[in-house]
Amino acid sequence: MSNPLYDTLFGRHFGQETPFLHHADGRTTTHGAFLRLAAQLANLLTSRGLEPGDRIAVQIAKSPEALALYAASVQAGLIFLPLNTAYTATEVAYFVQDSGARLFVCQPDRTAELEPVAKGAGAMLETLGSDADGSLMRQAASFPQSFQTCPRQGDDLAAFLYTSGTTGRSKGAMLTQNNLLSNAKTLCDLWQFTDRDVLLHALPIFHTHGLFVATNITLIAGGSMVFLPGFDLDAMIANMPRSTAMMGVPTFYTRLLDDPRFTAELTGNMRLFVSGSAPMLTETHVAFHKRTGQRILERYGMTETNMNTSNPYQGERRAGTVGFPLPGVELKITDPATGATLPDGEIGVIEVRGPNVFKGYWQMPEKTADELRADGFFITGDLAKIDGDGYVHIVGRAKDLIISGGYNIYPKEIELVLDDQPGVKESAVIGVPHPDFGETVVAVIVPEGKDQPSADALLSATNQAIARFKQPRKLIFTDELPRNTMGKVQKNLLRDQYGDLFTSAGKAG
Ligand code: MCA
Ligand code: AMP
Repeated sequence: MSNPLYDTLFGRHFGQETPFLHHADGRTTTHGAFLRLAAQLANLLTSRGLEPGDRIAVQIAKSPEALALYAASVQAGLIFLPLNTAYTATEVAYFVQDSGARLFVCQPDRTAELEPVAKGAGAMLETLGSDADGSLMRQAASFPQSFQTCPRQGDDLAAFLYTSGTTGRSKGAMLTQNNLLSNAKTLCDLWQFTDRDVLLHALPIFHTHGLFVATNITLIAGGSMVFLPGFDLDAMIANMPRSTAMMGVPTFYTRLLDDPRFTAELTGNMRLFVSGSAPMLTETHVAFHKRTGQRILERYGMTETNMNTSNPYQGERRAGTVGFPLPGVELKITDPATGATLPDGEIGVIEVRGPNVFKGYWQMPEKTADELRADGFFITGDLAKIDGDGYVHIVGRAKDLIISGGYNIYPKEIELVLDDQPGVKESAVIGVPHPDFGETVVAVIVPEGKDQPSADALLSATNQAIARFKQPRKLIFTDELPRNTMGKVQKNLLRDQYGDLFTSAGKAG
């Protein structure tokens, strides 16, 4: 009996003392050592009564041990549910409860705050810290270093990733072993990864980009990763000469380009730079090429679908485009009103179908039916056109979504918090251009009476409820919101009005 995801990513490296994770301090963890730890963790998890199909929710700092917990979950047939470390206890409570997680793993320093969350959801609680500290590692040491891998099939669920929606209620995207495996194999081939690759890994490992794209591809290729805890400019520059590839959000690239130490010479050993998760400006692509002589490869994906398109590895990487549909992925542009396929050159919604497309939203059949057609096409909500050469150009979004530094922010979630505050009649949250994060959050607020509510009180309310990265960077008070004849708030007008708040033309700096 097999477990395709474990066998392909991890199992075949068992016992191999080849380098897998290079740490910032110069130490290296081999595949063998990593998998022995994963096996200890898998033994520990099953000893706590976890069974195949159970959910394990984790909100832990990026570390080799955190990655080993992912491997352990795959080996034990569990459904891995990673959560952004920036989420507040209120946000986490929803995910743990909604997923029905049997175990929740948090950072040791947040135990007091998160214990009631686990208790409220009826989940067990364990801890794992960034220095290999916490209850999991303490117990794992006494367990065997090998584990009888739980049999799984390609169609079995491997992970839940929560993604917010326009209603403000997060949905758990159910990803199967095959979803992850098929996409990682395709990308590994397309981007020509081999066991000689050293991936400079600075992305978080609670999202598709850092966990499934970067890590799974490296594992399939048998390569290694410089595994940084997060994006740190000095560490990126120090480790670039020993790396061959990097994956990042556009903010990574603009930050690197802002540093004079980032030169063609520094990137001499690098063969591939990949960008995604948010639109990259053409000027970034051009400036990067001018500085390094290399062209960033931009690709496009979603939590629900993994990666859908990519610029070519060999061939023209066209700035402002996300390239071609991946092998095995069907892509069409449709009329948002009728669903009819549009001819090339016309703007419509991207729909995709393929082995990469998720199984649906956890316990939300209606939401699933709204976005995943019976014929298997997933309606992405991204607006695009296909040019005469077949390149896909993303030109906007049909969904009300802000992407800040590669993190998705759904305005509705913030509006619900603001509208609930005393003195607020209504609010509209918009994304405006930002030099570092691409877009940032601005809240336009209509007071209830004559007196403006205190900005501090509103910011403190959002601070209680939602992660820092989602909080408005500016509050604007106004008498009324612009509306169309149907009564719908015209956010495009607000974006036009406040669009230069954070750019050099604007006043807020
Ligand atoms: C941190 N802050 C942010 C963000 N990150 N605010 C808005 N947007 C953000 N993305 C806040 C911090 O809380 C802090 O708040 C302040 O900004 C400055 O923090 P800083 O030190 O500059 O941040 P950082 O630690 O350097 O992080 C910036 C980052 C990070 C490196 C761009 O956000 C990041 O790693 N982003 C990658 C996200 C990602 O992996 N996305 C993939 C999603 P204060 O100081 O005010 O308290 S997967 C996906 O989208 C699909 C599938 C796909 O296609 O890949
Ligand atoms: P998420 O739901 O976090 O997986 O974010 C997916 C969304 O990120 C997509 O629906 C797009 O709107 C956006 N996205 C990802 N890659 C790109 C890209 N290369 N260019 C523009 N938007 C992108």
